[in-house]
Amino acid sequence: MSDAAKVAHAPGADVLTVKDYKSDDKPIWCPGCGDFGVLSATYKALAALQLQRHEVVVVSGIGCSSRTPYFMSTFGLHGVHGRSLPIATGMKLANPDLTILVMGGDGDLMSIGAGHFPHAAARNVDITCVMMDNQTYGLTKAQSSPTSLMGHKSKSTPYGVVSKPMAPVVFALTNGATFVARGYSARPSDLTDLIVQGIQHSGFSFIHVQSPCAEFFNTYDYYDQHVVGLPPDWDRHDLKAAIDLALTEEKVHLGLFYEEERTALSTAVREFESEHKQFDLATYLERFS
Ligand SMILES: Cc1ncc(C[n+]2csc(CCOP(=O)(O)OP(=O)(O)O)c2C)c(N)n1
Ligand code: SF4
Repeated sequence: MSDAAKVAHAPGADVLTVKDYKSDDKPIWCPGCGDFGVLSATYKALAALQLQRHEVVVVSGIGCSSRTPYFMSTFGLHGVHGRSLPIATGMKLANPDLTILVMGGDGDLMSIGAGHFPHAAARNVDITCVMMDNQTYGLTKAQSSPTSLMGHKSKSTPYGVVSKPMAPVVFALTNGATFVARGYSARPSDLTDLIVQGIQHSGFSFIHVQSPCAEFFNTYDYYDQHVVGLPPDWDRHDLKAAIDLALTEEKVHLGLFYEEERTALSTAVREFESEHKQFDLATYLERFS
């Protein structure tokens, strides 16, 4: 675990361990599902940060990956398909002190929920979005997804996918996300570090996780052979370099592509509110009388 993941707890406070973040519901995912690695990394990240369970909410949509809130002892909301980002945005505005994780699949976030994604990124909503990308719809038994590769044959595309796959890292970078990273479920320690950093980042953090579906689209061999770290001396503040790399990668790069400081939505809104308190509505309305 890196230094980023080693966070001291308050003296005298009970130390929370990974076990404390587990719920009594055991994951019902298929053996070998990549989502186990993501869940394990999430428990470890919360323990590293010593976040109190009542201060954390895990929000999801629908899908195998979206079952995650059941397996955590934090607050959680298993909502409707594709709507985790607007739900999380409302939660964060209502209570900016919450740590909010949005967790779901490539179908949930890049297909039915894709319309919400650019706006959450552009508004810089201070949440951490962890997308478990298995390039298929696991829950509904193996239809193609927006990240399925061209030619991929599935029940919904028996002759092969004809559209170009979406590139989630490029999508996040080009829409204003202020923290963009990629992990691999079979590298849970590195993924833990990324989730810790994503939570610590103030603003919209997107972590794209390659998380194979062991049952319907087993890509472990492919990713084991293709994942590499970011180039040495990578400048995580260079947006153009991050986009160029994400557009042209032949290997699948893991790590923090990009980070930027920008005022988060909940902070900006609180500033409006303090101005609004001095606002004299009666005087303003006189202009129209
Ligand atoms: C409005 C609506 N449309 C379609 C569905 C059917 N459905 C449930 S999960 C899902 C896709 C899940 O894919 P993904 O988000 O990638 O999750 P995975 O199961 O692969 O983890 C679909 C299409 C639904 N539940 N609700
Ligand atoms: S169907 Fe695929 S994504 Fe769903 S639990 Fe099984 S291995 Fe995981």
